[in-house]
Amino acid sequence: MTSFQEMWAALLPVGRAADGGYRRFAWTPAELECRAWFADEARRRGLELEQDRNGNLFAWWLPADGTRDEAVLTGSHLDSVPGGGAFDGPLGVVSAFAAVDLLRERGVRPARPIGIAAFAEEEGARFGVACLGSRLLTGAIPPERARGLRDRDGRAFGDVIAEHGLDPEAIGPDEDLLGRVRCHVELHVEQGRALTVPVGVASAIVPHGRWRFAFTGEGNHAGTTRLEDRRDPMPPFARMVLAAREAAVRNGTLTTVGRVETVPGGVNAIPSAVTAWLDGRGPADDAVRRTVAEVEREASAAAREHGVAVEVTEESYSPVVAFDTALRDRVAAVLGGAPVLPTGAGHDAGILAARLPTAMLFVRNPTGVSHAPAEHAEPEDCLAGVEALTAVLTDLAGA
Ligand code: HGY
Ligand code: MN
Ligand code: MN
Repeated sequence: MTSFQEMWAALLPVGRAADGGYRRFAWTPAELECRAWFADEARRRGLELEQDRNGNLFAWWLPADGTRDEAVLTGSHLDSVPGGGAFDGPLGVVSAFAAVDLLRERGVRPARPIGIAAFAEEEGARFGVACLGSRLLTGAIPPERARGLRDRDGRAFGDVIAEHGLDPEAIGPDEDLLGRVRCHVELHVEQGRALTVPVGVASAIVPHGRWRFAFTGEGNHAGTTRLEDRRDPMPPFARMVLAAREAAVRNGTLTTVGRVETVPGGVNAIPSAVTAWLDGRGPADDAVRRTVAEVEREASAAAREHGVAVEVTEESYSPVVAFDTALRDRVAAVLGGAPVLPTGAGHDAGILAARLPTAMLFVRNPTGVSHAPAEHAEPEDCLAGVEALTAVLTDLAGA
């Protein structure tokens, strides 16, 4: 059994629910178990373990002379969306450790540090902002905003990380760490079905964002409140969902409403509040902006019609990311001319791209499904991914 298969088997059951979906939310027991697994794999390899001020994990393989600068970073994330697949995130972390094993087996010694990262809260599934760890690291989110982000139980991010030994007042950009990193190459399972060969290289990440639509009306009795007396937030919410799909069709974009919360949530009570999140993505910023504006217009009109208020808040937005062309082409060349393709999924590599050259490797996903249990990559393609990452790390960091 290869080290990849051993690590994969060890991680697989962690945080997996009966439906086969994962629930590895930042700083919850399942994700803490993944963090412990990461630390153990680092220690087993004699890698220097670092947790930065924002809760991102790093395992460093230093050159013989102990230099820490000009590092080549790889890795991905260990957290998941609710009901997520096994590969989104962990494939990049396990492949990174396996690549270090292959480098060592082949007698390759790093001329510069090789780092393996596990970025915190990449999915934003607990505190609502995607890539929270890498956004904090690079200064892409104000620390005071991050401290106040709350999970579904109302727990604040600052309070939660304080329980795990981090100082909430210390979170924020880490110029020293960033200054030590020359480039970052993230390996990730493909989230789509464009790849016809085992490994591809990313060209870009399309613009994408999340908006919160908070509809507030008046709670009341389902059986004794006349229709004309109702201020029911549910119909405007329903209109918003249909408007989101219509706007996506009109603008050639993608809209998703995957999370909705109703207060109080009783079958026989008109809700007082309905909160829904819109995920919007598309080929260009203006198309995404236009789409969201159209949805907001429809939601506001429907809210007025029902005597309901609606507040729309942009929770995160990532403009288009074009990966560093020199690094992209160098990686593709090392892989013998691997296909280069864009992605509609956000990644930490996309956030780090604002601060340093980054690239991504994609491993073929025959189902094309992601953020669901059917997400898959064949074992031989996973091993091809490890070989590819090993070749890239040899090229970028090998002595
Ligand atoms: O939502 C995304 O695109 C990524 O998987 N976080
Ligand atoms: Mn994801
Ligand atoms: Mn991911």
